[in-house]
Amino acid sequence: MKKIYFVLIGLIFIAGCAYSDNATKKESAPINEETTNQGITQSIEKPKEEIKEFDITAKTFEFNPSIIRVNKGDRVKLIIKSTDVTHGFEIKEYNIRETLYPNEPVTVEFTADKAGEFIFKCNIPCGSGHKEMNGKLIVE
Ligand SMILES: [Cu+2]
Repeated sequence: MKKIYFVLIGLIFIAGCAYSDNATKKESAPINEETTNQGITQSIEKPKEEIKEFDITAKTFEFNPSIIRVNKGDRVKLIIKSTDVTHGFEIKEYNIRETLYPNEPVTVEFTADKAGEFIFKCNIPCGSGHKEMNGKLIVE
């Protein structure tokens, strides 16, 4: 009879261990998921778009600076001001078209989601050098 008791106690013990093992795993699983979720959330938030701000002056017949360099994915803020006559500011590929009235700064904001080199130019006839009035947006 004692042997049977030992076997029974042994079985209960083993079963109990197995059960508590499962229970532990079930309890710890959600914690792992949370950790994973946090990890994913952090990695989504990590590449925060940087806002790159540029003050651009437009005057006959140039933009200054004439080269703007940003990284792909950057949020770009251009504050463009004509210091003489009415000019325009256009970046075709980014659908940007603005009129720059003298001494009235215009703010343009966009996300540089296309890589490459894009010409920006004056699109309002402003005189003899109008066609050469351009610059370059470089998105790397
Ligand atoms: Cu012009």
